[in-house]
Amino acid sequence: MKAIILSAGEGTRMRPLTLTKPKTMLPVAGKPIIQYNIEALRDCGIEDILLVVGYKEEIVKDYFKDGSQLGVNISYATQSKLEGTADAIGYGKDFIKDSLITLNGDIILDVEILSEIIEDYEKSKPDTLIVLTEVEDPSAFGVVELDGDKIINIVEKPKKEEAPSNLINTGIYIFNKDIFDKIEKTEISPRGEYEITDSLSLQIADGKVVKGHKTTKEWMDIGKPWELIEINEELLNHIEGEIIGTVEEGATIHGEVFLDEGSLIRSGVYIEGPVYIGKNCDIGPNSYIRGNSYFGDNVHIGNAVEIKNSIIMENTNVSHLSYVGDSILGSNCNIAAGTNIANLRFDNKTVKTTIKNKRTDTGRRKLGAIVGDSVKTGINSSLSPGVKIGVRSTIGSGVLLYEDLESDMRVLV
Ligand code: TTP
Repeated sequence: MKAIILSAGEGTRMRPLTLTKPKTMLPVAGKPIIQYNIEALRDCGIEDILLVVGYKEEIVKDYFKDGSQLGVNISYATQSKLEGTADAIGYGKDFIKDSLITLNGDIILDVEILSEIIEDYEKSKPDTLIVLTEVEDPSAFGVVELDGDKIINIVEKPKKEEAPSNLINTGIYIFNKDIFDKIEKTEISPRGEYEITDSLSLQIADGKVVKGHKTTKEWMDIGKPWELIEINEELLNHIEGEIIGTVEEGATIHGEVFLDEGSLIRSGVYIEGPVYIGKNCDIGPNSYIRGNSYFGDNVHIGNAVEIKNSIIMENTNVSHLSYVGDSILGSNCNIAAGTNIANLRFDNKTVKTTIKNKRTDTGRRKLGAIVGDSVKTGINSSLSPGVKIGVRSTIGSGVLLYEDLESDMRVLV
C-alpha cells in the first residue's frame, strides 16, 4: 500500500497565517501539521508517499526533500490549479501499485486509526474504504447512507432532518485502481470543482463495493486559526518532557517541558508544562510560561513576560512586560515592551472573529490575537480578543487595536 496526502490548498480560512506558508506546514507542538501524518503512515509500514502540492509548494519541498530524514520516500505532484479533490487524487494514477490510502493534509490522525483501517481494508478488500465518524449535526458534511457496512448513497450537506444518518465522511479513503476510472468520468460540480464524492457516487452506481469504516477514535480537522490552538493543546498534552538546553539556577519547571538544544531558561522563569520550546530560544529572566505553549526555534521572551496557551513561531521576540494569551504569533514578529493581548471579553461572551469577511463565533470564551509573519507592535500597544493582523503590519506605540488589520499596513494612533 502507498499513500497520497493532499496539500495543495490555499487555506483561505486560516489567513493571515497562510499568506506566507501552506496550511499543512503550520507548526503545532514541535512540527508541521503534515509531518504528523507522514510519521503515522511510516509507523504503519507505508514508505511511499506522494504529496500533492501547489500553493507555496517550495516550502513543503524544501522542508521534506525526498523524505529520507523521516525514513520514507516522498515524491511530489504539482496541482497547478485547485480543481478539486478528485483532480488532486487523480495524480495518484501512475503512482498506485495495488492500493492507495488518501488523506487530507490538514487533519491529524493517530497511528491507531491508520492501522485499524489498513487492517480492515486488507481483510475485506472492498474497492473503496471510507472512514466515517458520527456527529450530532451532520448538515455541514457529506453524510452516508448504509446497508450493513456498504455505503449506498452519499448526500452532501443535507438539512439536519433530511440526513440519512449521523455518519459523515472524514475524507480518509483507501482506494484500489478502479477509482481512477471513475475520476476520469467525474464531471465538474456546480461549485466548479471535480469532487471525489462524485467519483464515489459513480463507483456506487457501478455496483462497486464502497465500504464504510466507522471509527470512534479522534481525528482532528484543522481549518480555522483557533483550531490550531486547540490541536496544539491536544498534542502538547501527550509530550514527554526532556531538558536538552540549559536551565539556570532559580528557574522553576513543573509538568512536561521539552527544551531543545541551545535554548536557555534564565533565572526566575516559572514554567507550567506542557510546554514545548524549540532550539536556540532565550527565555526570561522572571517570565511566566503557562501550559500549552509552543515556541519555535530562535524565540526570545524578555523579562517579566507572561505567555499562556499560545503558539509562537520561529524567530519571534516578545519583549519585557508583555502578555500573550490564547494567541498565535507568526514567524519573525517583534512584540514590543508592554504589549498586551486581551483574550477575554468584558461581557464574558464567546469571542468572534472574521473568517472570509464573515463574523464567526469561535465558541471560545478565551481567544487572543492571530498575528501574521513579520508584524511589529510598539510599546504599550493593546490588541482586542479575536483580532487578526496581516503580515508585515505595524501597530504604533500605545495603539488599541480592536479590529482586524490587513497586511502591509501601519496604525500609528
Ligand atoms: P479544503 O479544506 O477544501 O481547502 P483548504 O485547505 O485550501 O482550506 P480553505 O477552505 O480554508 O481555503 O481542502 C482540504 C484539503 O485538500 C487540504 O489539505 C487541501 C487539499 N486540496 C488539494 O490538495 N487540492 C484541491 O484541489 C482541494 C480542493 C483541496
